[in-house]
Amino acid sequence: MADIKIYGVAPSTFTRTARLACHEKGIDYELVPMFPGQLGALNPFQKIPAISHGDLTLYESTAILRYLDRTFPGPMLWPQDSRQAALCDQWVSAVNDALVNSALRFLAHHFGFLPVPQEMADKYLAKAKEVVPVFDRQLGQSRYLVGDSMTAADLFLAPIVFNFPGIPGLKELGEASPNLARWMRDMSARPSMQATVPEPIAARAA
Ligand SMILES: N[C@@H](CCC(=O)N[C@@H](CS)C(=O)NCC(=O)O)C(=O)O
Repeated sequence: MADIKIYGVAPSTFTRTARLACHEKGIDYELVPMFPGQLGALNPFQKIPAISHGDLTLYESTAILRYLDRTFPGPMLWPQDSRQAALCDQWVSAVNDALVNSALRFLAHHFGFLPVPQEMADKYLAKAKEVVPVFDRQLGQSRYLVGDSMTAADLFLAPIVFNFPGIPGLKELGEASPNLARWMRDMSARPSMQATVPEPIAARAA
């Protein structure tokens, strides 16, 4: 039986982050298909993913990754050095705030997950055009978001950027970000990313 159950669905970027962490650390897990709103007591906020490990249930992806990192052996997702660890937290937060509230919201609009007026979607894309270059500049300075080794921050960023090529607006933004593109090629070559590629999602009808 798998050590960990992950409740969520493959196209969910946050669910993929939790799965990536398991693959990177070599943790056996089972993906239990569950859409937002179906989690019952697993997550009172009804978002995916949640996990269970024995009698522990957890939600919020950052807490999940921290728990996996501290509980299981395998490569550390947070650096040991306190400065590097703080930078990792900084970039995790930057993805979960700045990038989620721009590119990910635009992505959700594109796929019809987030019914918002067109002008709101336009604002998300405009914000993404400010935010994505910050990540691109950082990835021009180091191989990964924090130094030369992959960290949790990369595992939050990759599932979002993975979707850029299929979404007009984000596609052009990705193509104009050479460092982000180089990093995404590196990330895409990792077995963890290859093992978690979701089925393509159809865009909503115009
Ligand atoms: N802060 C949460 C965010 C999770 C999240 O937003 N998941 C999306 C799917 S990728 C979701 O469940 N959305 C449904 C909703 O917002 O109601 C985390 O870090 O796990």
